Amino acid sequence: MKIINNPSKKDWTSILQRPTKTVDDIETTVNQVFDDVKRNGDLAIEKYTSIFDGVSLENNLVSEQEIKEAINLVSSELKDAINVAKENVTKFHTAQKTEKVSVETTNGVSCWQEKRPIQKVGLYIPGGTAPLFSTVLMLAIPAQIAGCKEIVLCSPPNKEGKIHPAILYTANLCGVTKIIKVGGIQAVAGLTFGTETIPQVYKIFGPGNQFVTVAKQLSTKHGVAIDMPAGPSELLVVADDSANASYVAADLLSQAEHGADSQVILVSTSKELINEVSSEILKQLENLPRKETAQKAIDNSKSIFVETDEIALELINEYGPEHFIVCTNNNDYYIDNIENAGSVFIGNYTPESAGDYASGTNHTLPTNGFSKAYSGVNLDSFTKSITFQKITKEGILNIGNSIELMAAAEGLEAHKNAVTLRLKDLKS
Ligand code: HSO
Ligand code: ZN
Repeated sequence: MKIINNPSKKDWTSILQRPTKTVDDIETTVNQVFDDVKRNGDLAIEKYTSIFDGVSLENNLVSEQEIKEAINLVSSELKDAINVAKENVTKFHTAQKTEKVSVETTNGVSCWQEKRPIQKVGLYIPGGTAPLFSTVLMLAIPAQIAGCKEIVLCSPPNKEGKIHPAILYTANLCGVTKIIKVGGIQAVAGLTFGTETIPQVYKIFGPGNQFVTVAKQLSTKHGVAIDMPAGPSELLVVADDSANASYVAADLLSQAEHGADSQVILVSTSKELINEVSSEILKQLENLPRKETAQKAIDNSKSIFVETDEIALELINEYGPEHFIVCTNNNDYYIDNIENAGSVFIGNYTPESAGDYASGTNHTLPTNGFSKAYSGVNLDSFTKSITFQKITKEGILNIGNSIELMAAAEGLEAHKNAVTLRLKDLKS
């Protein structure tokens, strides 16, 4: 980790810059795959699965038989663990249900707002080196609580044409209605246009590589919503002498092992802690199976010494981390004043892994500074609000004239007339 000592404010932007990527060449491929899937449906899906995943699938719909096999393959220990996580994620997301909001704004004018589930949602679960079955929990559980009718899960097949059993087990456990072995751009295109096998959905959720991210962005141009623009994992820890250096190092490494492009940052008012964490990282790295990946991420990461908590906070709000661990003598100050972060973890015994798996909060969070404007996935991500209004005779008499005046001032005579006709009847 690069140590940066007391940086001046004008350098913050460059210090806090995320690794950038060029997406121009990806866009061409994504557009081609979208066109092809739109035109040729499953035939195109099959073609790209064979090109990108190197496997030919006659049928990419996961069968009951495959789910049964997966259930047998997952150990009872892991099933119990998944259950603990499921219960906590369910509790936290069920508690996010809200009552309908109802107000009589003026006598006779009733307005209310009610939530309705998004009927069809698509969940994307990446393949690759780590089978993220925990992400299935984080997406399928709130979808089910919200009442989404169709919950379609897509995940790429491995070379044997299979999806990891823990992903299938968890999907089945959490009410996914259809599981399809398809990944990458073609999965997102399938969910966008619908094919013979893949249902078209209204919103697509979940992480993915650059191809999936660009594909999700393109799907919005075809009228499909997405959870958020995703990017590599990030963690920022603010810690001082009250923190345990080995815990801090372990937390930083936990995010570093996600990918070489993961960003981990330590901000501290203690030079001793920064040094201790650096040597702990070296020690702990040695024993990690994903050492190479974590090492690359650590190489790009920074420890930043600042003089005061106030400066630290300002810098953190400017960065807007996906995950924010606070472990200082002054935790309440950070908690009360943090403006931009996806999810906050407080104190020595709250590792980020807890939120990744089992405490109950969602781990699908805004990266890349998007925490300045986006929330992480939550129950509301799977619903939309509809407003209702009912106006009585008294109500339209009360607000009618204001509407007439405003409509006339906008030059919209027909709008005005819709009120005038009614007022005339009521006054005669
Ligand atoms: N930290 C990741 C989520 C995850 N971690 C899944 C382990 N499994 C999201 O930023
Ligand atoms: Zn993680």
